[in-house]
Amino acid sequence: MKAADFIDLLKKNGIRDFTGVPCSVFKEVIAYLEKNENYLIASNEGEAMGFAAGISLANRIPAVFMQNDGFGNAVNPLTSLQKLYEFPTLLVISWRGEPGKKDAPQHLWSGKTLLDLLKVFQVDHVLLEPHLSAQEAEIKQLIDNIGRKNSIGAIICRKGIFEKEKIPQKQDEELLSREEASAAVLEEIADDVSIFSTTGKPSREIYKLRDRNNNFYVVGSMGCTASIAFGFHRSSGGKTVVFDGDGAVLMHAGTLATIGYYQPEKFLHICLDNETYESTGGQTAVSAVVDLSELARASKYREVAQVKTAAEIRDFVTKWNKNPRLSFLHIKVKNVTDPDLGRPKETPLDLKKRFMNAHEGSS
Ligand SMILES: Cc1ncc(C[n+]2csc(CCOP(=O)(O)OP(=O)(O)O)c2C)c(N)n1
Repeated sequence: MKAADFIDLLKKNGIRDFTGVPCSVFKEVIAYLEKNENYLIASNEGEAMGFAAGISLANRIPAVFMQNDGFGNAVNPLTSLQKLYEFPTLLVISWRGEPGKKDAPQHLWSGKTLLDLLKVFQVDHVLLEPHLSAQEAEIKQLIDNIGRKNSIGAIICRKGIFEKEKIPQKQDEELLSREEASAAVLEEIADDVSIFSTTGKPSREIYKLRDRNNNFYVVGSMGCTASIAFGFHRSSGGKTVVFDGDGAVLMHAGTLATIGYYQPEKFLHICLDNETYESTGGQTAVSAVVDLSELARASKYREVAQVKTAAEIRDFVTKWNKNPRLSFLHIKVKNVTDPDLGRPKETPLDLKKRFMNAHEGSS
């Protein structure tokens, strides 16, 4: 199915306001929405539900796009906002980890619980089929019901449902790639430093560049890498480095403030900022406008720099090695990845055990 045809069908049924957080399943759809429609970029799915409630207050039915992993972030507003105030809302949810289909391990749980969760929250749903014409009536009925009953309904989109299209990406050729930037940091990091890396391709690149026993790859729970690292650091006290993404930092930006409040020593927070959600198809993130290093400075990180070159990166990390104060290294990078980038061959559980064994007795 073409992304444009799907959006046209929603518009035919009166949906004109779109918001959400990307999933790679929606790569073509969100590219289309960003270019042609009234699409509000959200930093997390809960925030998207907030936007949606505001749109409903203006007497319109919003469509909220999210990955099923992000449905959890939406549940609090879903129950205590949308349900409470009876705001009519259409959710468009990707179904990663669908039982019986091959997918990355972090989607397994949300994949197998999605339909049960919708039932628990009394959200009617339609499973999108490849031929839209056969489903027009069903989708019309779903949206009519949402409007009539002031309820919540969902369209569930399987992996591969939308036709692949070539999406042009804006690029600042002067910048390093995210992988080159990570390589420059890793060159300066000593063997005993614990490394935490964020959801999506950044972790896959760290794995490729320098897999080590004391690396912890946060493959799911987008936005939680810095809080996981800080929780570990509080209990272990060792030197800790976080490789974060701009989208992930924004998803739970409160973590910057919390870390700043506690002022940990020996903590280096790196943000690889490509101004997009690169791992899911390069959709715009609001970091294109918001300066994350200023956010870190305001959150009382002690050393903060925004850099672009490998020499600047190495210089900052070398200084941190000698004087490991609470630091934030904001690296502006290009919006590209190696198309053949692999995934860890070990399971997340094995990688967790390996990390814990590496630190046994060190706290
Ligand atoms: C709660 C949640 N919402 C959405 C996703 C889908 N997702 C995985 S990686 C990613 C993009 C991450 O962007 P960023 O942190 O900026 O890193 P980049 O890929 O751009 O380097 C998204 C949206 C997810 N895994 N979890």
